[in-house]
Amino acid sequence: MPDYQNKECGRLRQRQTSGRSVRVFFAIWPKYTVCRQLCVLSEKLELVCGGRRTRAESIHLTLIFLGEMGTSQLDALCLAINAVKGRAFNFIVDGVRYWKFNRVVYAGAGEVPLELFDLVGSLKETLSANGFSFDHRTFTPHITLVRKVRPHVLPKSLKSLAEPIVWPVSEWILVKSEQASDRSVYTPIGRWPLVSDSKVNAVF
Ligand code: 3AM
Repeated sequence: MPDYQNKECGRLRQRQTSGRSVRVFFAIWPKYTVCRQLCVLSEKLELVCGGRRTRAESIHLTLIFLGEMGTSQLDALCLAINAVKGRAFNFIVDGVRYWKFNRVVYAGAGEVPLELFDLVGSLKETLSANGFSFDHRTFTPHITLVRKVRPHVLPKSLKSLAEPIVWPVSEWILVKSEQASDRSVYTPIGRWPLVSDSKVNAVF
């Protein structure tokens, strides 16, 4: 996924959203090193479980799915979201799990950082307060790595990672999702920084 700078987001949003509506969601997106680590894991899982792994550039963790919305609402959405303040955190990916109902294998964290729940809570509050629709299902942090896997139990050796992947999360993004012939294509159209503890300490 291209790494657009904040200042480019407005222009990018205009360029990337020429149609009447867009399908959007909020997510956190791993940078190069963590993306490579998750990609290597997805390759291993695909070999064991069958199915189709998520392409490296599409690996992410969804925060909130908003779905289809009018492009004319995007600026108002981004303006509202500017009020959300979150704290940076490390997401420690330490295990792999299987969802039978949709045949997805995903990576997750045994201990989910409070900052991540706080961020999603603040986003939901702000969306509700500003009248935006979104998927209200309970937030279950997961990184989809392989879809349409063969239905079976994951080998124990893969369930917990010998070497957890440490993902430093310092921003969240708004992503446009488009359907190409047989896959989803994701493009960032907004980006917001998370404040690191050292910066918080420096301010107060
Ligand atoms: O790959 P994950 O699970 O992170 O499943 C879709 C994907 O999440 C989810 O949004 C992410 C980007 O497409 N998604 C797609 N359609 C959805 C819907 N109608 C949805 N989530 C909730 N409701």
